[in-house]
Amino acid sequence: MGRNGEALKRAFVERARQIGFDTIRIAAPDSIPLAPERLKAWLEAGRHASMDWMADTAERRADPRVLWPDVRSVILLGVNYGPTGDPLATLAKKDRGSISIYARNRDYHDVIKGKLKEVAGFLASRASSDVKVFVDTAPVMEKPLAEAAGLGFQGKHTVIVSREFGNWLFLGAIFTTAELPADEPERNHCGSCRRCLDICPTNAFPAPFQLDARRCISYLTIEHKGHIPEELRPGIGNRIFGCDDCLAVCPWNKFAQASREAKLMQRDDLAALPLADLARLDDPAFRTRFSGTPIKRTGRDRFIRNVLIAIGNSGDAALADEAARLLDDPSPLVRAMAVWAVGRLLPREAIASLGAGRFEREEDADVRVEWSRALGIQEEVAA
Ligand code: B12
Ligand code: SF4
Ligand code: SF4
Repeated sequence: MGRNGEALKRAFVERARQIGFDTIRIAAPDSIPLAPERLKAWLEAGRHASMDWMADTAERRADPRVLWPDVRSVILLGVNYGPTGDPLATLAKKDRGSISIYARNRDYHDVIKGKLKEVAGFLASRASSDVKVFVDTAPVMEKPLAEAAGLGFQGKHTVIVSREFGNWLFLGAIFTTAELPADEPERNHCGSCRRCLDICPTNAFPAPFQLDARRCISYLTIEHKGHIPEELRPGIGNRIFGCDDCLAVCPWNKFAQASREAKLMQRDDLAALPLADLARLDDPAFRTRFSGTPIKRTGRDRFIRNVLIAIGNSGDAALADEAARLLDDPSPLVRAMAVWAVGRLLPREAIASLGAGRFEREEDADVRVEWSRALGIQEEVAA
């Protein structure tokens, strides 16, 4: 490798910084020997929930050399998306929806992919080597690789914590056939702290360093396509898209800095949207409202499902009308959560009057179960 590798690395790092990457480190392709076994155990325990693509790609995901046998160096790049204010401030506003920091502007996949392509092009031409770029979309274990490259350490919440930026970093990876000198790995600096584990509203950590996606609000509100299990709904509070609780409490965020990327800075108009307005979005209005942001990926029905859970958790009877308006929505996902929300906000007689006729007419089994619970009809649940 020698001097050529060092010089190439320096030039690459400089270019990557100019393009907008905040931290750039390099790992050898064989640097995550524990990952295959840990990924396998995670999948076998079912912790990937309905994300079948995690299981389907396990072999390639666990080892960069299986994904691309020619790879000689793995470059990990981080973009800081540090917030400017308290990321949990909106949780106290019960009539508002809380959207996680990462989703309060442009979809980071779009932003980072462009930057990765640009800097990978630079490398390919300088080193006359092949390159492949990855951001979240390919089977790559970005976090263990980032730790091996020394970009940060995987905290007990499983996310990468950087000593420069805290845990507000998006990760991207470039695989290359160029031989570049690898950096030193980072070691864990959690010590006896367990703030992230203790704050989780839905107890999604069965043990430190292990996350059960089936209980994680980020999974439930973004990835999960079906109904959200009843016992987890109260813990979701007003988080309508993603969750930042475990990230926000990490003491290493004292080193965090506000993002320098305009496309990733939080848009104030997305921070705390009135639930009453959101509940009225039809499909075209939803698409227009969230165009270009990660939020549009859930589609209108799943998003309104989340909004209705927040309405049900608001304790605000004034919002019951918004939920009642959705009792006849064409989507069973929406109807079911409309029933749950009115069931949480209104007295028994009001629920009975809303259910009259609707319960009898309802053909969807899951929505009928929600009506049965709301109306207190035990035998129907069992049937
Ligand atoms: C699937 C996924 C999810 C799932 C599952 C999360 C998870 N922890 O696996 C869900 C939907 C829940 C999710 C949520 C979020 N995600 Co996500 N997600 C991914 C994705 C696509 C794959 C992650 C993965 O491989 N999981 C499989 C498990 C097995 O891997 P692991 O988490 O690394 O697990 C390790 C530990 O468990 C460890 N381990 C196990 N036992 C032990 C024991 C000891 C002692 C030790 C030390 C370690 C250890 O070994 C495992 C392998 O190394 C990555 C992108 C990518 N391609 O990597 C983004 C990614 C991890 N997500 C990201 C983000 C930003 C989020 C959210 C913050 C979004 C939000 N605000 O809502 C939350 C954070 C929730 C959390 N606490 O993790 C970023 C994280 C950036 C960073 N700084 O690390 C990534 C890297 C995307 C990106 N390109 O930037 N995500
Ligand atoms: S993102 Fe939220 S729900 Fe998921 S593990 Fe972290 S605190 Fe728990
Ligand atoms: S909150 Fe504490 S335990 Fe969790 S990642 Fe940060 S330092 Fe580690």
